Amino acid sequence: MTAATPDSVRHDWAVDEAMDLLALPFSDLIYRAQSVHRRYFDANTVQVSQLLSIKTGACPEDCKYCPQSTRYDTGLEKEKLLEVEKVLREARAAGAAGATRFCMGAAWRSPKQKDMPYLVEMVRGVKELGLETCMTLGMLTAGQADEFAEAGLDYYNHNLDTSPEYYGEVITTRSYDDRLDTLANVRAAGLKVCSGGIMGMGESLRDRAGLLVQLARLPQHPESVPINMLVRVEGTPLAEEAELDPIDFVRTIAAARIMMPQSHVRLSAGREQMDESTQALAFLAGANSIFYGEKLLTTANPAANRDMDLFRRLGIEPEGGALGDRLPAACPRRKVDHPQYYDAARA
Ligand code: SAM
Ligand code: DTB
Ligand code: SF4
Repeated sequence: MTAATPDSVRHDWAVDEAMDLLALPFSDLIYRAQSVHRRYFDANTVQVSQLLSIKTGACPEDCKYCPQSTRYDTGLEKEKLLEVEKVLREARAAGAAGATRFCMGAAWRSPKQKDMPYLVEMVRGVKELGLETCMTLGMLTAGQADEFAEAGLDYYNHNLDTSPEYYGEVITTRSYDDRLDTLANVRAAGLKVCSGGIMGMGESLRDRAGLLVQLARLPQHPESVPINMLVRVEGTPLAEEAELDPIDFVRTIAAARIMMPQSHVRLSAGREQMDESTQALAFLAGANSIFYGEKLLTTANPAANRDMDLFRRLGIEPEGGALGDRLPAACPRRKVDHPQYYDAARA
């Protein structure tokens, strides 16, 4: 075995090492993250995913951050599993607006067997539209993961959310090991793994380091690592949590980039509450994926034209080619919606 260089792909990270990264002077941390980022990715390309809640609210789980838990009164209107046709209409619109991956989320502890045929149909239909597919439906058995792999699902999202030590403060209705089991089932089925966590839930720096270490010690790093900033929703137990320092958030992104150099790190929930300079810093720290479109699952996300404008100002290209190059010449969205973006891109 050859000796590992400091920034090669490693699976033996220790919590103290992750803590040391988080404690670096900010410029040193960003420089190191940028250097790693440029070794594995084009630094000016960002993957664009769009989310859709295919089943909303009335979730039996007690995740303290979540507006969809039945235990908290957040005024959310619940909705049963959407019809396949409706999901496909939304996916078509997401593709036309420039997303390359369509992520379908359900407020479930785990999918029921009776729902599987519909879910499989959704995966097949979205793929036929030429989009990558991702689902996040709670815990999966090995058999369900195999069914999704057979249907051609590309990614399965299942977050560890926080460190094993802090986890019990946030969720009591399923264990950390349950989450790791689902990730193992997803990986064994040959699906790509999307797994990350939430910052700003009252966790310590060591908990953030602990989460990153859990992800980076997996036998294979998740291909996609969403780093969410808590969206504080009224009615949830975490609604009154102190606002997270944006610099600390960016530090976590940088550490994730260094520890999982080949993964897409997603600047995930919380962008609507974040200023654009913080988002720019997050891209500088190695974030190279976002959720796009004005809604996450149930909460607001920046409008698409604002994101395209930000991309233009930062010289970022959406992964998979410029939006204008992928839309058919006759498509009315080509220039009408984002004229500034195209004018600058073609100048
Ligand atoms: N019910 C499934 C589950 O929990 O795995 C899938 C949907 S759930 C909403 C997906 C993820 O969204 C959670 O694991 C959590 O990381 C994230 N999330 C939920 N509410 C959030 C909030 N208020 N702020 C930030 N992230 C949130
Ligand atoms: C992830 O890590 N973040 C997304 C997605 N995976 C499913 C969800 C964010 C949800 C934010 C709160 C809401 O909109 O309900
Ligand atoms: Fe349910 Fe998922 Fe929300 Fe937890 S995060 S309450 S499992 S929808």
